[in-house]
Amino acid sequence: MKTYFPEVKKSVKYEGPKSSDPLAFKFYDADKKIGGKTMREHLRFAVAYWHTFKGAGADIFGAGTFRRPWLTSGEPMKAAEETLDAAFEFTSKLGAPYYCFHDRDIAPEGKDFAESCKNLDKIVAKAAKLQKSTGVKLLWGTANLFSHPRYAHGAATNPDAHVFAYACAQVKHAMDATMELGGENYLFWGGREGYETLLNTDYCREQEQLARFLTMAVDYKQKIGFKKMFLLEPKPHEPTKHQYDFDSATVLGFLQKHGLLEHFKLNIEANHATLAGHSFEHELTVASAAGKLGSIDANTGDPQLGWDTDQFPSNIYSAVYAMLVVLKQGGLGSGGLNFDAKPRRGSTDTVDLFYGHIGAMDTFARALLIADRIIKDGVIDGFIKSRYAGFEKGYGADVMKGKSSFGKLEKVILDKGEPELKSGRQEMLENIINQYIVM
Ligand code: XUL
Ligand code: CO
Repeated sequence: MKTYFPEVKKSVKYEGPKSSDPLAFKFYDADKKIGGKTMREHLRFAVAYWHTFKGAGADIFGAGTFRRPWLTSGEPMKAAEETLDAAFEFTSKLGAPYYCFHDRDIAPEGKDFAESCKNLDKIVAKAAKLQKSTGVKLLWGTANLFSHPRYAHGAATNPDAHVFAYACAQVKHAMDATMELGGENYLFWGGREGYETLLNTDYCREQEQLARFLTMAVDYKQKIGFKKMFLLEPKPHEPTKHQYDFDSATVLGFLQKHGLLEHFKLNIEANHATLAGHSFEHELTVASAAGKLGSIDANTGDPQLGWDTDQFPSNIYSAVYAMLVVLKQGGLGSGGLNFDAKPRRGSTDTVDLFYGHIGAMDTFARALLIADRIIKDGVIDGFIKSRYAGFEKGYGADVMKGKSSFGKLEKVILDKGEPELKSGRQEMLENIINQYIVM
């Protein structure tokens, strides 16, 4: 059988931290159990179809540089089928249990909507067979509502009702495809849902349109009996100057206002968090605190570059903070860690796709081991708990039970006087994290 990835004969193996083979895992040992679950079950890694198989390495200054033999046929449906073969070969050799796609990643846009649907159906039938033969599953599907010129002014938030209708029709079909393939979630990222200038934008109406669009998606989900999770992915800007789904807090407020909160969880992307001026762990924590952390797009930005560079995650600290949030909420449920990441333009070869994914999987596997130990030892949690001890008893507990008042607390202060300033011990805590990272 034709192979697109001769550099890995059968599959990427776990060899342990001392291995010098760059094509072996040093930390990701899929069957190793941590707290009753295997690494595979904790981490639920997914490969992002768009970057890994469709990305050609183009940027605004130059053409594609990547050697991708499956993209070269020149005939769109043939290239789509070859890409699918490459995707399943790569994902199963890597040992990632899942993949994620946009409808237009896996099948090309046709001459009209009906032909686009036909193309998608044909590729979905082939994907179903490949899922069966390889065991690779679909973590989530989504619709690309941002690449085609018709979506230049947005999809659900487009001022033209005709475009809004097109987006709904496209999502309907993408949801059908996701359900057909046993997708474990369906995702919404508002690609161009935002604005460039308020001079041509009715902000209130666009917010209402977005709510109507998501409400109809919930209706359709119920109609077809798709019982899986809906995910919404925040991003503050790029491509539009101001994206409506700015960050976790904004999205949670929006969903609550429109009666949609019960139907959605969030998909938090590290690079989107930092674009919003937050840390990855901040966005994860805000989502998790609301019981709404559903899934993760695991990547990283670049501190010197202010855009969505979608790099492979390699920072152990950031991954440890992320895994602390994930473990404390008891895992990601039906979500997973999707590598929404691409090699740099100069990393031209198919083997670079393995290096990127192997490093990212090892980063999170190592972070899982470290976070598990930090939680089990209870050092950080114990310190945090002790800081709030005053709210567990006496007048502090009364406050939390709603049994206090400004008047009662004034009496407390008249009696107790000035509070003692206590250290937050930030440096000591950072040192403890460092100690776990090297151990
Ligand atoms: C864009 C982005 C998307 C979503 C899926 O920044 O993250 O690829 O993850 O539409
Ligand atoms: Co993403």
